Amino acid sequence: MTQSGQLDRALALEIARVTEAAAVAAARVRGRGDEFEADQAAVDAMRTELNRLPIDGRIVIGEGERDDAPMLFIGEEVGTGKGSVVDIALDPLEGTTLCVKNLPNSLAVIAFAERGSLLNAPDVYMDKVAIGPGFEQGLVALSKTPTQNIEALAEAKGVPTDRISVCILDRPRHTDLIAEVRATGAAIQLIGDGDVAGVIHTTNPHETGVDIYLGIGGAPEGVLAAAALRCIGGQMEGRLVLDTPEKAARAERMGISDPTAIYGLQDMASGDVIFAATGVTSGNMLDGVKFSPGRIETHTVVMRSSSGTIREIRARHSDLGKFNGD
Ligand code: VTB
Repeated sequence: MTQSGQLDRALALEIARVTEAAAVAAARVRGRGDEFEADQAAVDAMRTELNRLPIDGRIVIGEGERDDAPMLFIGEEVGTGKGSVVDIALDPLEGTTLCVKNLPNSLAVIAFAERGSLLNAPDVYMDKVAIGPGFEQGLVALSKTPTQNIEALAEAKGVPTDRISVCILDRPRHTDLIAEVRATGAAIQLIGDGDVAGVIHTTNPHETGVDIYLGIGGAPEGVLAAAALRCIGGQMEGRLVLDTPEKAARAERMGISDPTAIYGLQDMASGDVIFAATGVTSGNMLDGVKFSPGRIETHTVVMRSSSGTIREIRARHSDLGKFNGD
């Protein structure tokens, strides 16, 4: 950490290499139907790049617990060991199924935060509500019904509810939610996977067509999305779904004392945060990796909470360079 207590500013550029490498590796096997291969490629590449960075990094949200994840497991230390002391949330391939089916919005994502400032979320579900910036704090909340949230947002935007578009994961568990949302007249963008992107999309409804995210997705993905919203602005609440004694016990072991707690952005990611995402497949926010003879193109967004800077980095990599093993 620097003297001001913030993460080293240079990391906001260095971090892009990490998601670029993971995205390129996953994109090489994009559309091939093999989820294991795609995940493995992204994990290997992300880990190699992370270990080149001048950080003393510890993974807080990763590929899983040490026993189920040989690499990038929770608690693994990464980086050169010298430099900013950071906690890391990562998903080398968010939307693996999207990637192997070559569908939009699969991403390589990572967030760095000051040590101790990320929610140590177990790999369980999280109920989520999120909207973009520019609204009164508390406009939407998990304590409100989906209908109330949609009506509140419509009123704040000065539009009828049928002008609101809601992003929801297409899962049987959302049958009632989907019916309730349809009854308000709102439109639904039903996504197959990828709710990190789904939440981030609420911050730019004009480009993405998403005004609000509702429903249950992964808790690790919730923390990653919260890290992004800390940088861009917006509101989000999350509540872990601890519906079995085993999950409640696992959460407790990870330091979650109140199983019913509702987490706001600051509870999921506080302090200085740097977030990066590179498109694997093209989506409404980022282009996917493009391969052409001798050249690879990537599209990355990097955000930093302390300055609020959002950089889009379009990089042209030589196909002969590090992505071929250099
Ligand atoms: C979501 C989605 C992910 O997991 O978090 C989802 O964003 C939740 O789990 O891309 P289920 O698939 O069990 O609903 C993913 O689909 C995969 O990590």
